[in-house]
Amino acid sequence: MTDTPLTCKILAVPVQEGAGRLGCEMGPAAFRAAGLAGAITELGHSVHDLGTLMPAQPRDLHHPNPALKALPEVVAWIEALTEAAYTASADGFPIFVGGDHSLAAGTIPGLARRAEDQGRPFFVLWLDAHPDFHTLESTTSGHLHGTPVAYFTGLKSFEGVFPPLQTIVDPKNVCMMGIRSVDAAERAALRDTDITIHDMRAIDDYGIAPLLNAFLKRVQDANGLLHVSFDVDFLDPSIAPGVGTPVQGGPTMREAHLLMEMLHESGRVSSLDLVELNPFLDERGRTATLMVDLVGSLMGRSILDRSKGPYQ
Ligand code: 4U7
Ligand code: MN
Ligand code: MN
Ligand code: MN
Repeated sequence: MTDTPLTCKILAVPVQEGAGRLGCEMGPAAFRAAGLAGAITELGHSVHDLGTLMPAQPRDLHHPNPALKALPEVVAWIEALTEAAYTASADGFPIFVGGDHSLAAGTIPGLARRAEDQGRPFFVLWLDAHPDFHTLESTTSGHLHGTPVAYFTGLKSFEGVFPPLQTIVDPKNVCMMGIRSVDAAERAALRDTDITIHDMRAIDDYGIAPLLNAFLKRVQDANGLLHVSFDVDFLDPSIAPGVGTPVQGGPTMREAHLLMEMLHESGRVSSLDLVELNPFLDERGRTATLMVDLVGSLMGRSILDRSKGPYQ
């Protein structure tokens, strides 16, 4: 491999209180068993294991929406995560292994603050079947893994409940791909944001490559840092059954590898969330194994040597 070797820092985050089904707390163990660290070192990078994060002490928290589940526990995780992400991103390439997607309500604010310290624009690529754009008022399931994007883009709903944001992520710098399950309240709220949303229809119409290239060009032109938040349910459940909220009609294995290879070639990705893997629902580890393969593509694995450019 000719690219600069990275120092990957892997932090295990066994949060599962944000999801409706138990089992995401086993995510980090499944990634380990599927060989995450080896898949990275094999490509010439190094791996530092930062161990397993513990949540802060939960505080008494109340909210008028009676549907909200595990609010004090999830907020305690977010507090610990924000600090951990800020610290871990001082150098190297942090990989946050969840855990459910409420994790991103901690990692992204911590990373955004670090980017601001460094004077770099901060971008987020959100790979998910769901936009996770509920507010504390609009969620009817009450599962807080459906809320992180609304929080880190600065919606008022979270003030006084979630930790105060030191750095808000500019919605113009967020791009979602793979979206195919949007609740009515999310659909309405998304009409009023500047988030770029490529639903499955857009992927059908144009393909992954041109849509992703357009976003990567914006990151490049701004000399930005790019965080990738990868919800396993982004993938079609026929290839990735080990998730709590599967939605039919997702990207194929080849589409996902293409996306990861393009991200690698951009040289822009500076941090990664791997979330929503539920090993309890997996089939003989195949979802974990596929996710590790995809991380390999993100870290520089390609079928043929492409260092002299493609298709010579
Ligand atoms: B995930 C949902 F109703 N929108 O709010 C909700 F469809 O992190 C799902 O993307 C949220 O997996 C899924 O409960 C959150 C539901
Ligand atoms: Mn999600
Ligand atoms: Mn999802
Ligand atoms: Mn999910």
